[in-house]
Amino acid sequence: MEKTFSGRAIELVLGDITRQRVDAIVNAANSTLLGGGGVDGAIHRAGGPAVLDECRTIRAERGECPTGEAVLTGGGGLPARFVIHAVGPVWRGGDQGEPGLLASCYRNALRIAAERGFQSVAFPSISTGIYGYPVSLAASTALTAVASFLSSEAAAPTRVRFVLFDPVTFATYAGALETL
Ligand code: AR6
Repeated sequence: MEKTFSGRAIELVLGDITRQRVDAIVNAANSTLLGGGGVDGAIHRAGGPAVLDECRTIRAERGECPTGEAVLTGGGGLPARFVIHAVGPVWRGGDQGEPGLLASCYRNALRIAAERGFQSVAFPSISTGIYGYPVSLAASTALTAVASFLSSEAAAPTRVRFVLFDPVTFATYAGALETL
């Protein structure tokens, strides 16, 4: 499924983000940048030690990555050329700034992509696994943030693919994209 915004596409697929051949995939990282479970674990396993080494260097130079922000590394052994590590919010009931932080996370990842001139970027459903963000709420926040970036930034990527790992998450994003 796909929809265009100012000539740029948001596409939804059911699949594994580590298999995507795009300019950059986005990782649902944590502030330590040192890896973890879920999609973060899968990306580090597939990317290999080069990705973790770069994360360690960034962490040593700049400290932890705050929630809502993102950093860039190479893709190591992945088919994607780069990885944008973005830190989503932990769901704490919804009144702790979670929607704003989740939207920032997508915007900051896309800002890095735009600065680098990336044409294709793939996102997972940030925060909706281990961080417990309800998918129905995250889907509309994520899609709204991405659509508004694509509509307003001249250097935005031409194609943003959401790679959803399970059918329920895919169906939820599809419903939200339809009503956007
Ligand atoms: N491809 C695409 N999506 C995936 C993949 C994959 N290979 N594997 C899992 N997902 P999560 P979070 C989906 O938990 O909620 C880590 O420990 C998964 O089904 O990976 O942002 C980090 O280090 C879900 O829909 O990320 C942090 O500590 C979505 O990706 C913490 O988890 C996000 O689930 C971040 O938690």
